[in-house]
Amino acid sequence: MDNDNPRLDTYYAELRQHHLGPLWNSIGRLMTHEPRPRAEAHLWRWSDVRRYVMESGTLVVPDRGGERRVIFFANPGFQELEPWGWGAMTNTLYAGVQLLLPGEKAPSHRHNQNAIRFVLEGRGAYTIVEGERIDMEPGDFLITPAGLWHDHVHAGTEPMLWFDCLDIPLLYQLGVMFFENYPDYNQPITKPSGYTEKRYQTSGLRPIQDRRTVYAPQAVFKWRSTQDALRRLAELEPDPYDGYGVEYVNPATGEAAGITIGAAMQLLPSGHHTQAHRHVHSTIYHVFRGSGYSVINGVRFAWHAGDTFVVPNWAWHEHHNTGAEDAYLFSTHDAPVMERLGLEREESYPDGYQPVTGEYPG
Ligand code: 1HN
Repeated sequence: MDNDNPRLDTYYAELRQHHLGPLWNSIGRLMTHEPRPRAEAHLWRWSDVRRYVMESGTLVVPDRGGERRVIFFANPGFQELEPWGWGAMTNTLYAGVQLLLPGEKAPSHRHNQNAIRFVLEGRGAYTIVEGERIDMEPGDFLITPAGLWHDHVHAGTEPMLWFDCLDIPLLYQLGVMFFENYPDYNQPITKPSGYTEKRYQTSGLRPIQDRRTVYAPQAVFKWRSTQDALRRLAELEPDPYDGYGVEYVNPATGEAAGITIGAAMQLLPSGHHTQAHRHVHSTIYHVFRGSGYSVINGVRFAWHAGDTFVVPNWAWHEHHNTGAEDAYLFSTHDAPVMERLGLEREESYPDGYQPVTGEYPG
């Protein structure tokens, strides 16, 4: 609708001064034909991440104020917003790797962001979530739902490393963040030992009182159960796009255990190559075990155990286990948000597999 009316130049300048804007010049940017997330497909090598995380252990200690010793992933797509990329891995999700050393304690606090954790290395540390002590072992998946007091204590002898994912960018965009410190440095343990395991030993059965208390009742999902579930699933037909995959759910409701943050573990047997698809939700992958590659929008990202990579919203993706061992891909995603808002969509790639047009890193 632009034209050569001589008044338009000064008109636009005046609009800007009054903090107003002409829609006819902006509609293409405001409403793209397809999702154009700021997040970019990217991969972080474990050798780099681990080295810097371990070095942080010689530089700083967890305390009130800093609260946690975490190195977070800064998706390059957000780089221009803030020096540290705004702590965003995708448009809705933040992720990082946390280090707790023997004898250390991270202070108790609560916030309205949801958090999930996936344990990478070490033993002997536990987290306390609303009075429940949860011991952490590699492969365990833990949740810290919004609003619950939580702190970490290391009673073991080796460094503990875990992967954190929070819905920080989502709450930041919504302008709704709250954060509060517990009056003491750590909270008391008030629940019986093994509380979660005692309540949820068999899937498909829930304690009767969960009809009333459905708020994220299961605090931890042990690696042994996850792996058993995947091995049983692997005796059946794989999903064309996800191979053999299980999602961590709230056993009382069947909804995502992490509330706004969905999480899954996929098993790809040696040689397995999933077909390509895309969906509106965004996904962060952490390679728990194995090696292979993923093709994301035509670019091949080779991965090994410990690497972390991002599949932004609406990006074509497929995974191929090229190693001799089973590959296990842990992932977190924002499908629960997309589904609740009625925004989710999915498409299969027409020919199953994408032509590879590039290699990462270029
Ligand atoms: C937090 O509370 C944890 O509890 C980890 O371990 C990462 C990032 C931002 C804000 C709070 C934790 C966090 C966090």
